[in-house]
Amino acid sequence: MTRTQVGIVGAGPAGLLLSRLLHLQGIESVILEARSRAHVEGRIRAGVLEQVAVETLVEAGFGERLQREGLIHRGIEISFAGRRHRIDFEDLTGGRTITVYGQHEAVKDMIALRLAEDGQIRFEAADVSVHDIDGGKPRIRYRQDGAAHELVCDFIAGCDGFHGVCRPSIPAGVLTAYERAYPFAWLGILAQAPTTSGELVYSRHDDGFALYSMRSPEVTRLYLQCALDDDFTIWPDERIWEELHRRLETDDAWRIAEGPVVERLIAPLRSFVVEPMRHGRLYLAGDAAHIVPPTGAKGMNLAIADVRLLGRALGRFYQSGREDLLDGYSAACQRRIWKVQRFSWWMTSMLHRFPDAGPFERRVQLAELDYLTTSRAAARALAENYVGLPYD
Ligand code: FAS
Ligand code: PHB
Repeated sequence: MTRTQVGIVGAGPAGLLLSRLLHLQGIESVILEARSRAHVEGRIRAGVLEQVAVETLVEAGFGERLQREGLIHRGIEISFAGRRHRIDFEDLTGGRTITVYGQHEAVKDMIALRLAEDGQIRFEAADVSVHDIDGGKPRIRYRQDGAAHELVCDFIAGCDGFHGVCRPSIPAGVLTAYERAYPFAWLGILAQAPTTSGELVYSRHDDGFALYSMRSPEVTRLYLQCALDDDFTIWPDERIWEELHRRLETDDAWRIAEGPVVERLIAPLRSFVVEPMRHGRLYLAGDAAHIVPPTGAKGMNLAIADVRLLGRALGRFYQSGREDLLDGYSAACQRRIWKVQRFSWWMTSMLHRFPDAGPFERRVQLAELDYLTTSRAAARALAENYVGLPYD
């Protein structure tokens, strides 16, 4: 049996950032991660950081490589009816920007710094389970190297993602879940192909959504809408490229470049929120408490916003014994979560082909895009949400 102040389940962006924010306040933590270090560092996920998220990572000491290699983008392109329309973030938000930096790169940076300062991250912790979360001394049990272990904590942070064990460990009836499953998925590829656009391109096409993103000038990240039950047996690379060319390229002769596909995934789209994000001494953060469709590029950013608040609330408790921020944690997070849910749902509704949409709905979608790209007020609303709403 070992002891710590805060037991953290999950070494994703939420768990790793929280462990550092606690360390900076002299608070001990131990992270239990089911997968290996190599797996966690190699997992391709998000790629867009809000300005407020970049500021939070830099403040936490994770800025060195992010500021050197991250791509600062001052706008995005919205494409429909064969034409691209630029949304100028700097002009519309008084100079705010986004940074394109792979989530797995950020995770690598966080793990490297935590281990360099003797941070406790136990990889390949199997059969993790949480106990006594209603009491004063919650416990986490797990197996490692074939042996059973128990970690006694003051608090547990459930940063174990949507499919983790922490949320389901909260007794039935405590949580209220809000959910919307979308009738389509995203097929994503990572390709060793030179970028032909300096900014992301979101495309609404009659045959479905497509997104042009990147990780570096030599590596593009591309997505297209596909059916929920599609798999790669019906999506050979030739067909993927053919569909990307058709849905992304525009009348002004802009063309995308092809290259070897080095990673591919198909992921369903869902909006999901649970309330409250705390039960007893267990606090949920990140995907453990909410999922957004990736159309708004908010997944990792919301995880960062949650632990920024949780880190502060735990810091206040250990410094002063006050529980006010801990008691207010869930409500404080929910204010941002629902605004981000709305924005992600709106982007998804505006840019995807819904199987049950009729001619009227499709014309309304096009009118919405026409309004968005001809009204400064509408474009500013998108811009301020995309670069990241200021933290409360
Ligand atoms: P994470 O899921 O990142 O981390 C949770 C950690 O807990 C994982 O390391 C997991 O191994 C560990 N864990 C789980 N169960 C455990 C257990 N029982 N015991 C111990 N450890 C356990 N967002 C975007 O904005 N753009 C994207 O393109 C995008 N793509 C995505 C693709 C996929 C397939 C997924 C799942 C998400 C994607 N997201 C994307 C959203 C993503 O960025 C998440 O919001 C982000 O990873 C959330 O971070 P965490 O809350 O830390 O959860
Ligand atoms: C990505 O680069 O992976 C990415 C960018 C924007 C999104 C989703 C994913 O909306």
